[in-house]
Amino acid sequence: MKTSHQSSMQAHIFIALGGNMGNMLHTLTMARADIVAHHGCQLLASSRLYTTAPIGGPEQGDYLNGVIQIKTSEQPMPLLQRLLEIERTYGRERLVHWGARTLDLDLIAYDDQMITSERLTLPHPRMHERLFVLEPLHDIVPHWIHPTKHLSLQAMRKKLRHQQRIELAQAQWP
Ligand code: A4P
Ligand code: MG
Repeated sequence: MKTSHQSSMQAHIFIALGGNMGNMLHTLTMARADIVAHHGCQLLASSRLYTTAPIGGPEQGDYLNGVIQIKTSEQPMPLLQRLLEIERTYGRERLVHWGARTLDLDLIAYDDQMITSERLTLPHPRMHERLFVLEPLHDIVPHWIHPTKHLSLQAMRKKLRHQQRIELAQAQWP
């Protein structure tokens, strides 16, 4: 899962990738490559990939979800802008809130930064109630603590384990 040497000065920047339309494995892999292709951006780790039941929105197909950890010199807002551009590259249509999409990129956490604005909230405001984020995050940083809720991944996952369906899709990215 770890893709490079992990030092003690590790950046805690996590991005959740998801999609439930088209060739999801291909899209997530291409998006991951695009994210780290930016100057000064480095991929530190990738979670396993999961098939997950859709949360919220209209009736729709299962998602493929994963989380990556990166290190970057970009500030949170420019990074978010770039993620939204990458989403657009893969043709996501935002016709229905929480509806089916080819690619959804969410900035989960940026070190311990806390931001609340219309365009960016950090940590991601719904991450703690979503097994499709917590489970892959646990693959990378099992001892991570939510910086504002002060809850362990273990505690957050426990609450949801019997409510949200999640299955391992594959251990390795292509
Ligand atoms: N925004 C604010 N904070 C953030 C952040 N930390 N990361 C703003 C990313 N975006 C953030 O998002 C709307 C706006 O949120 C962005 O323009 C950005 O400025 P969006 O991606 O346009 O809309 P959305 O994704 O349809 O809505 P939302 O509320 O962001 O949905 P989520 O929370 O992203 O959830 N079920 C499964 N199993 N797997 C999934 O991946 N994903 C969703 C979408 C729903 N159900 C799912 C999954
Ligand atoms: Mg989103």
